[in-house]
Amino acid sequence: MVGGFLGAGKTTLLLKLGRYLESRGRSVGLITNDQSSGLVDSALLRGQGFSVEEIAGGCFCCRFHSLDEAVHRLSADKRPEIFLAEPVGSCTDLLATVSYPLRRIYGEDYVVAPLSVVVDPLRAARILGLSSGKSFSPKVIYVYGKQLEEARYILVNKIDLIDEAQRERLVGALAQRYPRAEVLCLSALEGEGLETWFDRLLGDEEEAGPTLDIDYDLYAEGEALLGWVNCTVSVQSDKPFDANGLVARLTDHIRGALALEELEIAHLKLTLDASLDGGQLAVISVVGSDREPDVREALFDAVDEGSLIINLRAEAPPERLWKAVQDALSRHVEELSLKIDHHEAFRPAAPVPVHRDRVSEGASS
Ligand SMILES: Nc1nc2c(ncn2[C@@H]2O[C@H](COP(=O)(O)OP(=O)(O)OP(=O)(O)O)[C@@H](O)[C@H]2O)c(=O)[nH]1
Ligand SMILES: [Mg+2]
Repeated sequence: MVGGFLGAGKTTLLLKLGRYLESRGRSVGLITNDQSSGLVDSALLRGQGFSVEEIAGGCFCCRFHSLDEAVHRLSADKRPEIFLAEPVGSCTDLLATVSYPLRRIYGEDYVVAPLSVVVDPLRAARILGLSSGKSFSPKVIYVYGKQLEEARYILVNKIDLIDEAQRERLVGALAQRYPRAEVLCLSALEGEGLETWFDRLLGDEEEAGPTLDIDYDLYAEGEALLGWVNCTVSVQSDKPFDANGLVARLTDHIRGALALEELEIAHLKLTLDASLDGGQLAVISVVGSDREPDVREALFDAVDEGSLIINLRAEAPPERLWKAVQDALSRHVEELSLKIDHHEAFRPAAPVPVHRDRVSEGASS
């Protein structure tokens, strides 16, 4: 399991890890997870040729049995040796609710690797008070901190975005505040530091440790401050259109509207699947209202139809987020035919884990 806050780079890292493992002859199955269905992450990973199972409608801890079912479905297909799972980016207490129960129930059959938790260095620096700028409310930051508290490896990702001095300060602060973890620096994008992490992860097993000291009411309140929108739209046109440009303009409209009201985006991601052979996608992400959009993949040619997925998570009321998405879409209804096939706008429900193992007491509940 690779955890960490929204937009930290979990999917990008899992892609790199998956490719690394496959290049060494190990078969891999990926499991994505979200509070609702229609995920950019699943589209992205499938687009890279991986077998992917999506667990929608709640996090791994609350849908533990679905995790088990996903493993079996993937196994029926190609019997992967290694499962890589991405929990929801607003989720924490994963050791007690997922790793330890997996060990307890399936310890004979599986080895559970240690928990890695990824951070975006610019967001982490703001949250730890090392730099100034817009961040989240204290209750959201409570969840962020709990994610790091239980990590065995804290992965400072995207080090291509910071200089040596910033890196040292951030690593120092993380190591001091979260002594349980080893802090590793890497760049999923440029490949730096990846092999060190791969070696650590693959040569190790999650050990039983103390259960995270967490207040579930605060955790639920922190998660519920985040609004969530998942939306799938069919796009058609009489004549070929520039899908990369469409995705970029939609991103700019949504980001601009939220930035104007000083609402902080945790992660806005859009993908347009043009259903071309070879699984080509246009993909863009934004991981902060004052951060530049990142074009992750682009289509080579103009297209005349496609399936658009928009996933938006921000600290704002879900109705406000949905309005921003609708306004952005409405700007294109004259030139394109847009049909909203599915949309959900909500706040995550309070987490109610199926299991919560209290390892230090040697018991589970
Ligand atoms: N510069 C830089 N960008 C990166 C790196 N790794 C990931 N990103 C970008 O960070 C953004 C978020 O990456 P994701 O992999 O989708 O993050 P995530 O943690 O899976 O996000 P959620 O699933 O929404 O929680 C994307 O724009 C990525 O291209 C990196 O090493 N360097
Ligand atoms: Mg992801």
